[in-house]
Formats: sequence, structure tokens, C-alpha cells
Amino acid sequence: MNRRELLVGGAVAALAVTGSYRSGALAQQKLVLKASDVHPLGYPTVEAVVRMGKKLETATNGRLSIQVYPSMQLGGEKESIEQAQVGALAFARISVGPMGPVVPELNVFNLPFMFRDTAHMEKVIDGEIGSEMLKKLSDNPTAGLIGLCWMNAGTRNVYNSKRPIKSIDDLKGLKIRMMGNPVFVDSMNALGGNGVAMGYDQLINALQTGVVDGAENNYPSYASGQHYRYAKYYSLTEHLMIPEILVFSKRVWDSLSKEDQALIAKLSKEAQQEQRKLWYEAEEKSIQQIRDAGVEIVKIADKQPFQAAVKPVWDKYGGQHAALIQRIQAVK
Ligand code: GTR
Repeated sequence: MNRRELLVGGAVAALAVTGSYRSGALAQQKLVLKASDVHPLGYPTVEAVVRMGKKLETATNGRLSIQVYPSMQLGGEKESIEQAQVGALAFARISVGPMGPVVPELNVFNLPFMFRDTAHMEKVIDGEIGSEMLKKLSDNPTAGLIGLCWMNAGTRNVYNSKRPIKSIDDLKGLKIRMMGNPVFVDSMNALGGNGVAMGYDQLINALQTGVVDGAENNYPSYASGQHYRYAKYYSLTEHLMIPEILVFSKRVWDSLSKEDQALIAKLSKEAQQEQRKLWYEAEEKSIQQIRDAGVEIVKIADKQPFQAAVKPVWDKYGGQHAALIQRIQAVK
């Protein structure tokens, strides 16, 4: 056994025997399941998992519970995925963004202008395709993750410290932070900006020091991450509508009873619905917050040139998934 295997084994063992247990019966063991999120307490994805933890505790008389680590306490999103893969974490709430390289089909959700609007995106994740994608992730032999449910993450828009973006020309020369997945850097470059791949955990510093001129995200991330303090022009490019996924460590999952797995699966589906309500409330609050802070929200009259510019990105990343793309587009 190498050092890594020892650590992994240790992590799973530590997780599996946290707390007390009665009469040695495995079914009675208290398990504290660790969950991570890059966002702070109160953010819709975090709150949904906190609420799920309460339900889990009630349903199992305290035998199972969730300990949430918000605000990147356990590292950025990449680290969360890795920790879940090795079993050091049970739950990780992550964006589909960094999952493309792990499960190729998921990258279709990361194509710019893939969804017509958020209603379209919701229909897709709530329907057959959404279930299939979660299964693809769970069945993927190398991912080491179980896809539990989807969560909303609204629409991503470009923000920067230099100028409002009203047409595609305004993006020229701007250094824009993108999530760590080549499809995003290629998309920004195709739009005329300079895409810079970087973890969410490094972004606030990069904005503050001018390493990047801006980034792109939904209203709640822009507001809760304090990005608006350094990049006051928020332009409605609406180029991405990437859902989030709540994943579970396959290593930890395999150590649970069938009943516990079923309970977590059921509560996750409820969390998906609950998070959606929380999402729309958070979006409204964030818009108010950034307006009060003097942010300029810039409307873009004609998005057609933006859509045309990313055609090569679709050819490069969507080519091998043409059938899936057609099915998504056919969802009305
Ligand atoms: C947020 C998302 C995070 C993370 C972040 C990013 O919208 O909720 O999971 O992906 O974007 O830009 O890295």
C-alpha cells in the first residue's frame, strides 16, 4: 500500500467511525458526513445542504448528519472534487464547469449559449437528460463520484473594471478570469477577450491586484464574493447557464447501507427543489445589493455577434456530442 492509499483508507475510516456507536452494530454507527462549498453560509447551495443535513439527522435520529464547510475552508472547487474522489469529503457542491474534463458529456452544458434561457436549462436538468447525466457521472469508472442532484446557478455575465461591454468589440484585450476547463478559455478568446484560467479561490486577489480585469459569473457569486468592489461594470452577456451538481464520494457511498443511500438520494431530490426557491430569492437580493453599491448593469442590445463568434468552440467541443446537443435543443 502506498502513502496515498494509506491516507485515503485513513480518511474513509475516520469518516466512517466519527462519533459514538452503540453495541458495535454497524447500522448504529454515527456518521458525520463532511460537505464543502466555495460559497459562504446563507448562499443558496450552502443553505440547501444545511437544510438537508437537518432532515437527515431527524430521519436517522441523529445517526447521520452533515457538517458543512463553506467559504472554501477546505480549498477551492478543484480540491473539493479531489477530496470527494479520495473519500476525505462525503459531499461536494460543485459547478458542472470543472467537471467537463472528468465526464465528457457534461461539457455540453458548458458550451456558450447552449440554453435558450434558464427555464430551458431547468427543463433539461429536471428531465430525462438531467437524470441520464447524473447517471453518466455516477457510472463513470474514473470519476469516483456519485451525482446526487442538480442545483441552479443562474446566468453568467462578464464583469470588469475597465468599461461597460455593449458590443463584442468592447471585450477586446480584456483579461477575463474563466473557470479551469479549456472550453471556457477558448470561449473567451473566441469572443475577443483574453481568457485566464484560475480557481475561484484565487479570483478576489487577482481582481484586487489587477492580475485580471474581470471575470464572469452569476449575480449571487459576484455579490457574495465581493467581486463588485473591484469590477463595477456588470454586462449582461448571458453567455453561460451552467447548473451546479451536488456530488457524493463514491468511496464513502459504497460504505453506506442501501437504506442510507436511498435516504440521501431522496433528500437530495428535495434539496434540488428547495435550492431553486432559495436561488431566485438570492438573485433578487444580489441585484439590489450591487445596485446599492453603484454597479452599472449593462444591457446588450444585440447578442448575435457573440453567439456567432463562439461557433468554433461548438465545433471543437460539441462535435462529438451532436446527438445530445440536438436532444437538448429539442427540449421545449
Ligand atoms: C459559481 C459556482 C461555483 C464556482 C464559481 C467559479 O457560480 O457556484 O461552484 O464554479 O462559479 O466561477 O469558479
